[in-house]
This record gives sequence, structure tokens and C-alpha cells, in this order.
Amino acid sequence: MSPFSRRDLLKAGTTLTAALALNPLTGCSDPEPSDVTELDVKFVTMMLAGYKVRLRTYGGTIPGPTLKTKPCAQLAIRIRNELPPYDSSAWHHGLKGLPEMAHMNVPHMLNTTNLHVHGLEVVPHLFEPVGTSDPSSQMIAIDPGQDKLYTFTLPEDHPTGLYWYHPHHHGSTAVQVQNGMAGALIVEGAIDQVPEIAAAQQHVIAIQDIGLFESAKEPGLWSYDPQQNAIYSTGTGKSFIKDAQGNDKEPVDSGFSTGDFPLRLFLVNGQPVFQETHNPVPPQPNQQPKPIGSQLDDGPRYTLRPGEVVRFRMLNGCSDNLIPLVVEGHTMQLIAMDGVNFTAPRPRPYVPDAVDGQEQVLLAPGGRAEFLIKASSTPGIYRIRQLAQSQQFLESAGKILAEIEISGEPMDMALPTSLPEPKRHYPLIRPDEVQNHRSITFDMMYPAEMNKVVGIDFGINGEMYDETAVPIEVKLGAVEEWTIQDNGHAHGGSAEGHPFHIHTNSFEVISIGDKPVEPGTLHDTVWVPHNTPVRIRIRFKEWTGKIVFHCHIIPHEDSGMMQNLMLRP
Ligand SMILES: [Cu+2]
Repeated sequence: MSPFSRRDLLKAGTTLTAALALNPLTGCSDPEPSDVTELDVKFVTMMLAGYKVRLRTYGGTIPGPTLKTKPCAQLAIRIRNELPPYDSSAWHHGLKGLPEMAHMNVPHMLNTTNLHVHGLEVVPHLFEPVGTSDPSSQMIAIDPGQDKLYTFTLPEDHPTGLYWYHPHHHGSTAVQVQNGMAGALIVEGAIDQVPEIAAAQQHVIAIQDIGLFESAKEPGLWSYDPQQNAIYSTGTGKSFIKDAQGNDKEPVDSGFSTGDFPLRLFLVNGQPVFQETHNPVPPQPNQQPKPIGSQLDDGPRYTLRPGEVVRFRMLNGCSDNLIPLVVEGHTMQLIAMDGVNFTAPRPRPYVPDAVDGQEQVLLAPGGRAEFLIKASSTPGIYRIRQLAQSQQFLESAGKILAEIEISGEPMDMALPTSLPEPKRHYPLIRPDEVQNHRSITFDMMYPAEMNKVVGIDFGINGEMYDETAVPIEVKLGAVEEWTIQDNGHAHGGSAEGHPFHIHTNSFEVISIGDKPVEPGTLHDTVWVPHNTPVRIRIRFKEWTGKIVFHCHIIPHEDSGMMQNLMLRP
């Protein structure tokens, strides 16, 4: 029985007492219908960093609007797809001979979309119909010209923090997110009522990466809108339509990319701060490709008085960029990861001239960090920076993301010493509660043996993504410990890490490699470094249905690094 039909039954019951009228799934009495947030998905032409770009957007802006909700509230979002039709017929007819599983993992239907509220512990909403437990169900597909209304009720004990939303239709997720389709989603509540936090100015910082190709037909116009079966090669910097065997057929001006782009812009709250261009010099043997990077702008500047406390809420909405983060000259008071706050701020001192590994917080693609900064007594400009890292296929240069300007009359604002316990995840899972252990492996094979069109086989536990396969079933209420790692990339994949993300239930990170992680570190997305097992514990609470877990480097996900999981009653 789906969660909605259970709720409807309760609604129909006329003799229930007020106490019983609480929805057993959410712990809330049925919420008032909320206003519907309309998100129109459409192409917009705009200027970014001096480039004329044409991109898919939510409502014409990058990022999309910041949405707010709270526990027990109804969150209603209508996606209206105003994109033009996209011709995927070559996917159906041009890839004869490609195994079905590989076929599914060739990007396709680039103008079909849907909605994922990333990290929210709400009804599974990726497959049709919402909440379905049908193994053969297909992903929700909102085609050009169609619309769909999503309504979510957040459980009464839902953590209060920063989440986000983005499309998640398999085959078009990467292209749409790399066009800029993403937005912040804030769950308000207990954390906002901490007096020292309520007193602080608050800033959401959304970081995105936009992949771009220049149009041959219209020089000077940049977009990411590859034709069906067109693939971009990092090695040659050229794009070709591929056949099922991966042969180059026809040169084209853009193609699906598993990482590199002729031009990639990094945006902070929609403002370009950094650009990368394809490096035509082939990398040395055993060296990772290194795009040519340049800082465009120092990002938004936040003005503080000496001793003032500010609350930053940072989203790594990049499709493909790990962010080791520092705030120069300041101790970061980390209060939450992925929307779930700690029970007290965790001070993360700043290491001057920090390098990768000495960051104050590591922000995986898809992850969020919320922190307080108490402004130094020394006036000046301090930068919020991404450290250079080479933990991915492409080296990622250090970047300035934003600035803090400290000036004016000194003041002395207090920092909180304790934070409200996020009820949904406390008490924490005890080791003796773990009922089952699983091993999850991110696989890469290069050159591809299956997905010769994309050129690399991406998979999990030896399988590429199959929309109707359910390799893992879990019973509601089960507690499991998962060990996640890459396959050592013994099959020719590059020595890179992958961010692990699972829908519907956040998990506690127990250890990374042989280092234990501080108890109460809840995530929905965690960076799994190369050759480093990450242990997590997860309790499958409340919601049943078909969900997914996957790598949150979105080109990897769209090419097959994803699996289904069934939450059984
Ligand atoms: Cu990956």
C-alpha cells in the first residue's frame, strides 16, 4: 500500500480521535495545502562571464529560486517542462548491437526532466507513481510540453537545514545539471531558534559548474546541448556521433562529456568566479588532465564587523567538482553537514597555506556544509577558497569562491555551545543494532567493454544501471552497515574518488579508511576517496518504495554508476 493511500484512508476515517488522526508516516496531522511553487523548465539565453550562453534553467535563473519549507509542512512544486522536443530517435534506432544495459546508460532524452529533492527524508519520488514498490516501474518522465505537481509532507522529526533540488531523469540528469538546473531548499525549524544563530546574518552560497561548447552554426553562442549519441573526447578535444561499437561516425560541435569541457564556468550564486578551458596539450603518462584555469572574479563579498558572527550555508551543486574548503584566517564552527546539524559546533581551525587534506570541511559534489564564522578582530579581506585537489579524473585548481570583508566598529557576538538534537537520527545507531553488512563498489572500466558509445563502463557491484533491476532489497526498519569503495580501478579507470549518495534516508559516517569519524556525522552524500573504504550505518525508516543510490559525479551516474534499492514493508 502506498503512503498516500494510507493517508487517504486516515483522512476518510470519521470516527478517529484527534490523536489518531496523526499521519503514521509523518507524525503530522494533515497539513494545510501549501502554495504551489511553479518551476518552469526552459531555455534562456544570457551573458555569463562575457560569453553568450543558452542554457536549460528553472524559471530562467541560475541557480533556481531558493525554496523554504519546514517539518509537517506540505511542499508543493509543479514542474512545467517548456523545453522544445529533443530528437532521441538515433538512440532507439542507431545503437543496434549495444547490450540493453549499456543502451540505457547512453545519455538520451535530454529535454525530458523530473524532480529530486536531494536529502529530504520524504516519500520516494523518482519512479512512477510516487511511492511505488513496483520493481518494473520507470523513472518519472516529464516530457516537453508536460507538467507534474509534486507534493511532499516532511515528517514531524525532519532535520532542519540546507537541502537542494535538481532533475534526476536517467539519461538527462548530467546535461541538465551542467546547464545550471539546481536550487537550494531550506528546511526551517529548530536550528534557526538557537539564539546565537538567530542573531547572525545568514547567507546561502550555491556553487555550480556549467559545461559549455561553442556552436559551429552560431559562433559566439555557448551551450551544452549535444545531439543524440554525440560524445566528446577529453583526449582529442573533439566530438563525434558514435555507433554502437564506439566508432566515430560524424564530427559534431558538441558531445556528452564524462568530465572535461571546452569551457567550464564555476558560478557562486549565479555569478561566474572561475573558468576552465580544455587543455589541448596531452597529459604526460600517469598524469591527470589539467584544464587551463583562471579566476574571473572573487565572488560575492560579505561585510562583517570585527567580532560579528555570520552563518554560511554552502551547497556544492557542482556536477563534478569536489571542494576542499577553507575560510582564511578564521576558525570554522561547523554546525551541520547535508542538512543534519551536530549537537554542538565543531571548531575547525584554519591552517595557513593549507593544501588538500588540510581543509576545514570537505564538500562532496551534492553535499552541503553549514558553518558559523566569528569575524576576526583584525579588519581586512579574507577569502573563502576551494583548495586545489587532484582526487578526480581532472585536476581541480584552487579557486576563490567568496570574500569576507571585516570593517567597522568591533562587536562581540556569542557562538552557541550546544545545538538541538536532530530527533530523527537520535539516539544514534548502536553497533549491536546492525543486522546486515553490505559491500558497495564503484566500478570503472576503460576502455569500455559494454558501453562503447560513452567509452567507459561505469557501474556498481559489477553492474551498470538497469532501471527495472532491483539488486538490493531492505526491510523497513532494518539497520545496515555498508562499506563503500572503488574497485581500485584495476580495469583501467582513473585513480579517482566518487561521492556516494542514497535517497530517502540519511546515514551516519562511521569511518573513512582507518580513521574513525566523530559520532553524529550524518550525511546523504559522502566523498569516497580512491582506494579508501568508507563505512556508513543506515536505518531504513518510515518510507517504503523503490529508490536509488549512486555516484554523485553526475556524468558517472548518467552513464551507469547507479543502482536501485527496494524498501519493503
Ligand atoms: Cu563516480
